Amino acid sequence: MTEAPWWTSAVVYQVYPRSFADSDGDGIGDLGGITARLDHLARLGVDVVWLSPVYASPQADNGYDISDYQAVDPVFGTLEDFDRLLAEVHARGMKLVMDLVVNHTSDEHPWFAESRSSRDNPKRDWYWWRPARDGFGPGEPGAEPTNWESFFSGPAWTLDEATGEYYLHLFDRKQPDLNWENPEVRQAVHAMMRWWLDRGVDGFRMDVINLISKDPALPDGAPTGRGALGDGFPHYGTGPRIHEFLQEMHREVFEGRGGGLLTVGEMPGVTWEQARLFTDPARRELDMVFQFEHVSLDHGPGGKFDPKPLGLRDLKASLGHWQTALADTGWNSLYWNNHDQPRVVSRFGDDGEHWRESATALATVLHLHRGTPYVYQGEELGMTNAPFASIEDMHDVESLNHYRQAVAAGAEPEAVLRGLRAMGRDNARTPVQWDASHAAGFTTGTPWMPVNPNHTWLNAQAQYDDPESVFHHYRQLIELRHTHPVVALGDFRMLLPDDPHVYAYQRTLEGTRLLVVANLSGQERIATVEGDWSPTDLVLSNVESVHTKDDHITLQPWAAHVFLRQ
Ligand code: TEU
Repeated sequence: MTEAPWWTSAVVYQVYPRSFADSDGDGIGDLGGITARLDHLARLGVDVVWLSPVYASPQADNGYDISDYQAVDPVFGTLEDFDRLLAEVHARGMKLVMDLVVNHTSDEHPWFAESRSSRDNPKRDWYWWRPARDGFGPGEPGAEPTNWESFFSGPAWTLDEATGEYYLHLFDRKQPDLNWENPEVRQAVHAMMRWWLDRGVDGFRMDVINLISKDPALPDGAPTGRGALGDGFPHYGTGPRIHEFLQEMHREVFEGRGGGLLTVGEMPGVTWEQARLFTDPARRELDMVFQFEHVSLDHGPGGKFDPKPLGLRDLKASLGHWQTALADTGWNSLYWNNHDQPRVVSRFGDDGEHWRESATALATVLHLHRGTPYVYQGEELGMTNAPFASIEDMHDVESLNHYRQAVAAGAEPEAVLRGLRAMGRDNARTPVQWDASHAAGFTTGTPWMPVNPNHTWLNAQAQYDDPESVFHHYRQLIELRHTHPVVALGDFRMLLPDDPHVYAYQRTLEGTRLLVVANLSGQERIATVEGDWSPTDLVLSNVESVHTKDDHITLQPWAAHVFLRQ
């Protein structure tokens, strides 16, 4: 048997620089702020830091719109600040993974400026330019080259008046899609990636990487029910050349650099069959992918901003299926949160009466699956959704575009706001709550986004000295993964799949068995699991007393227990 890769026992921590820590008082987080707070991460015990984009950017999508891949945006600092951060991360024995956003650039990237400058510019073909639909003049309603809807509302095409053609943008109009069919585009991206690896970074989290290969015929999609718009996903999601592009990238960028790097592809809409291909080591594509199935289970008939309650059986069926599908070939990444998702304790837990128990129960359930867990900043403190009063409190381009479009289409503004409050990405983007002081210790100035008022009691400082805290629970989960090979490598078996309240599973590796039992509800429950587990087998719990009798385990509201027998 070949040795398991290092990342099977690793935990990754995501930093969203804008909201992590501010070192210069301008109210926006920066590289100096991250460097100053690295001991928080070392204390938590994580192995890898994934840094959301810090590249030069007009910040239309908070850095996911890049105007120079080889420069740091002044709002975050300088390349020297970056090198210092990297050195300090390495000095603590951690790795640093960059965000790679190459499905699109900013419309202010020099490549796009050249591309749009004339129809015969040598870089014209670096992006997707198309004339108006047959029979339509440029700018006429319905003249867009395809009916595709953008992820951020409205058509995925914008007319460039100067040259009379449309360019494709799957996201905001300030995020034109690169044309990966053009080999020069691919070579430019590879060279940029090598430049960062030569600088010492340890890998990449690849933004919407399964969207880079479009069907060049650009067919219309089936109607979405919103005006004349259609769903283009079948024509660009995991498109015809995606595996070829990723294998080429592996060859051109990663080959010969050793096994110390990490690659993870963000892949909306990816199926487990596809994920198994992307992460099969023999195919040399990616180490792991972020899939979206489990964070879509609470989307209602009207989509993500029309949420419905999560069915626990659905969650178990989904995550359990991914465990099985990638058991022998490939690898899972495990996450509840990132900068695009509402806070898990508010979404799937109880951020009121059972705040601490539900935050720690959800953490326990996630972390002991087979796969690499990702912790999003503030999740380790149990940070909650924010109390947004009105649309004026929101900043995210996705939310603002959705609000504008939905209200224009006749929706009740208060109903739209309800959806945004529950599901909006801004929930993840309020400043990290370091202490109870001014602006939660995030900045000495005025934070770019208000801190959550609950920072007076919910903050890192309050948790460091409390062994029962959410922070210490995460720390212990990470330690379990580091200490017990069964957590990293054990087989997974779901227990009680039909129980609507209890999440239970067993992991086994050679003679070692690990049992996770969690009550994901606010009432006491009894779980019946095979084997006579006793409190002496307990290695971690989020409540004080644990009662077992024969094969019955009594579970207080949101109790989570981990038993280990070697
Ligand atoms: O997100 C891609 C994505 O498909 C969604 O998660 C997206 O955030 C949206 O909520 C869909 O409803 C990635 C980045 O993580 C995100 O921050 C960027 O805005 C997006 O790509 C474009 O770069």
